[in-house]
Amino acid sequence: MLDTATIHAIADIVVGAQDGAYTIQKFTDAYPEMTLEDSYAVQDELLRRWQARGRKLAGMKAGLTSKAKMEQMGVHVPSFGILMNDTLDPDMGVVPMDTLIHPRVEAEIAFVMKDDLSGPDVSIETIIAATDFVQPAVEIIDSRFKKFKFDLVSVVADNGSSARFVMGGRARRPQELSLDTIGIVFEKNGEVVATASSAAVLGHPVRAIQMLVAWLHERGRTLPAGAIVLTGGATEAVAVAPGDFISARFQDLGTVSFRMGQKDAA
Ligand code: 0L1
Ligand code: MG
Repeated sequence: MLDTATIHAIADIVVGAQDGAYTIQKFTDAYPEMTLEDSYAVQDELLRRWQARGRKLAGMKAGLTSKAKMEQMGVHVPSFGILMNDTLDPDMGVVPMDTLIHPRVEAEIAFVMKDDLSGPDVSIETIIAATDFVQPAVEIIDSRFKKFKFDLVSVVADNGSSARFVMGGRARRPQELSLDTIGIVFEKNGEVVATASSAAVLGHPVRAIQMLVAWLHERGRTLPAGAIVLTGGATEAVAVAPGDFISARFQDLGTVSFRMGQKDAA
């Protein structure tokens, strides 16, 4: 385990790169002994700093939950990260580009919880009963590492490439849907760039929440009522440029869409 001063120094680097929109070396180059637990300690420090600035926690993201994403990024286990409420952009709006370096987008199913969840092995049924509604979402990820080249330890310290997210379409009760067979059509500038089924996310997107709650439990934590959870991209992430128009159509859940802003005008 790295010492506290080193965790804080890494958090300084992440905050600098995220605020300044510049790329950095992966952390394992400087700290080959760094572990995944160190990276989550960096996330804890990031959250402490963001909350000290008055920012509010919106929920959590699960990442790397589909085979397509794991293969694209060369890793084998999911990651978890923090979602802040000022990174949520409106449906049919403009996503500001000013703090983004080389963004990519991925279509995901978002859950909004109505009850706390905790425990080592909560059932799918318990998670569905604890869910207020599900909604289509697109996550805009943006690695602070050059060319999105990293290892799991480094990307977790960069809060799982979290940048911004958009939720839209129709909010629906999970009991009304077959959550494991939702078709998704993902478009950029009117062209289909990917298609997927929600089953691509661990066979059932609720499994991402199951893994998240188990991981929180190991750390003595709970997934709180009101939390938004992004369950992970069902497809590979797609690179976007200023001005691109993104639209993701979800079977039974409607469409979420937005335009990427310009670099010099948020
Ligand atoms: O949300 C995600 O799946 C991102 C996980 C981190 C890896 C990446 O940048 O794709
Ligand atoms: Mg994602």
